[in-house]
Amino acid sequence: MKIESITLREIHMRLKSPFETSFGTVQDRRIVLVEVVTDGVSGWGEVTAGETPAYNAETTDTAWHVLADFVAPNLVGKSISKASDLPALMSQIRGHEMAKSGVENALWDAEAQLSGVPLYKHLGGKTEEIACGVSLGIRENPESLVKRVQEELKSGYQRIKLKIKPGKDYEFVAAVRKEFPRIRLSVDANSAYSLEDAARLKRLDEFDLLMMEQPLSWDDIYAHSKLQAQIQTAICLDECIHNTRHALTAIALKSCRIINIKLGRVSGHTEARLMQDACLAHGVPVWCGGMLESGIGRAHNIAMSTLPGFSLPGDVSASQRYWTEDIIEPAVEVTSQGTIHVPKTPGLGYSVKRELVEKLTVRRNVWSKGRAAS
Ligand code: OSB
Ligand code: MG
Repeated sequence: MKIESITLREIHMRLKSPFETSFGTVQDRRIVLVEVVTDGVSGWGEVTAGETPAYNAETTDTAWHVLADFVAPNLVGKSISKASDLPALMSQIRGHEMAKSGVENALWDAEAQLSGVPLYKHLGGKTEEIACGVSLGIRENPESLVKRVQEELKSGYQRIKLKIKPGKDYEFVAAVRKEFPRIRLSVDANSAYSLEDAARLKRLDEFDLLMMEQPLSWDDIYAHSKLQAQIQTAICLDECIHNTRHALTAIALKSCRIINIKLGRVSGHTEARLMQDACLAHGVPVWCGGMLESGIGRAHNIAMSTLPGFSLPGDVSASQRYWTEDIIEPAVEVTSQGTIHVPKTPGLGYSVKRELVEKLTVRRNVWSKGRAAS
């Protein structure tokens, strides 16, 4: 595959409603899209960095900088034999996983199209229907949270995840658990606690949670092993895990019993495949996390979720939960059983609404060698 051109676009999209986590609130998304043209085919990827470096170290602007100044100029004009060779070509760049993931995933989409197969099959996925859960932002009070949960359950979602932070935890989870004694329920703290909070976190054991996601520091795998030894609830690591080495470290230290895989955080499909495979070999269930993606990132998440290690419902939900109008068609829809049917056309399986993307674009840069890029 000859990389003929790489186009970066920053688009602005407004979420239907603000999303609050322990690290802040977001409504206006600034998303970097990557379009790679190879052998005459366009592949699309999404950079899942946030607007601020509060979830991890990357932001929309750091990703743009790394892609524009280091990745795109170095890759354009190169020939590679397969998409999974790309990480080696970017190995000089430390970190910046989300930036790199945008390009790598675009190439996976292109490669699947060139092979005439849907991306999920190209990745080695087996299922044609994936299980979906939702992630609910922090709310003003427990009553409004219970109402939200009710609505999501009505739509069919198979697992509810509640964002928590100190002061907005026990009472909120208690209220939801009381109203819905049997649902699959989990919490996500996004690194808002420390080991000194162990007793407080242990109180959540009484709610029979499926998991507690990333309670402690974003980079502290060891501290999570100390906490996991003190609580019954399974810890799931998110922020801490950037590659398969991290996953194996966490498993060896018994820092968690479940791992959330986000394509951006682990630098793309190549590493995500390796990680889910390693977790499967160790009997550690994984699931697909979300980063409030546009349809392009969402479509990649759907394809990844079909891999055999993904045995728990992911944070992959319908386009219309986030966006008035998504940038792909058809929009991602969820069945009344809380599942998504994986598309079977070549590549991502959804088409990019180019006109809409153009309308939402606030900056753009093209690198090309060979065929002229539009
Ligand atoms: O920790 O999973 C997280 C959104 C932004 C940053 C971090 C997280 C999240 C979510 C939302 O939980 C998941 C989604 O896209 O629905
Ligand atoms: Mg999380």
